[in-house]
Amino acid sequence: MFQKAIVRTPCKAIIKGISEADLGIPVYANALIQHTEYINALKICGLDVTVLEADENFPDSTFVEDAALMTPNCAILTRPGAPSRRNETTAMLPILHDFYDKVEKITAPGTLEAGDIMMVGAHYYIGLSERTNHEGARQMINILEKHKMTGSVINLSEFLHLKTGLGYLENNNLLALGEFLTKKEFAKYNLLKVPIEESYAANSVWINDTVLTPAGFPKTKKLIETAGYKTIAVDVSEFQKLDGGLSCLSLRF
Ligand code: CIR
Repeated sequence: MFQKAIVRTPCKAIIKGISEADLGIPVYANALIQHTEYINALKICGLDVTVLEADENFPDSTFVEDAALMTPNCAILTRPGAPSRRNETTAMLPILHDFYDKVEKITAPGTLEAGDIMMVGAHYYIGLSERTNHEGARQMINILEKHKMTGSVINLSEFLHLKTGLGYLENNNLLALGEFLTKKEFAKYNLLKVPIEESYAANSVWINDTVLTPAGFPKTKKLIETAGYKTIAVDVSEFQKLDGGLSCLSLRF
């Protein structure tokens, strides 16, 4: 179960965030409204939410998930692969120390964004992507092992981040699509196949037996409900314009 979450208010510069989505530029005022609704959903799931101030230096800084990995045993500051996001971690470091005694770091030449990491119990799958390199993954696995956890790598070819196309819902249930449906590493899970036209909804998030899903993806919502979960649909369309999903908007621990 998770107790806490950290989010960061979107900044005005969000309109300059990295995007390959081709869905237009986010409307700042709407992003703020949607972000507030997202926080409310986290609270409904029982989380105590820390809201960090907007950081105008980093257009993508509302996607806090990429800057750190929070585990039950330690927190790890990442080293984002996107150059415009590299120094988001400077502001994140003191926050990690507020919550953890043990804080580790990914260092150069390693790069890693935690959107590439999916937790399944004490094991962490690490996607090798354009943002996360072998060295970043190697360091992460060493850190996890030092703190009595494990990690393994998954090669990505179609997706920005590992969790762009995967969502672990606990109880062996894994939302998946595309290249992940046929990977041997995931064959042991009960794969819930996300329809291709709803691919954005693969990034749904289990929080304490409720699953947050992006609003507007009814087939995936039904798929999750049929698997036995309560769902809360949250409109995050402004963040979708920047390839950001539900998980990217918070650190949950
Ligand atoms: C980026 O390209 O870095 C941001 N526009 C979106 C980050 C999404 N984060 C994630 O999937 N964990």
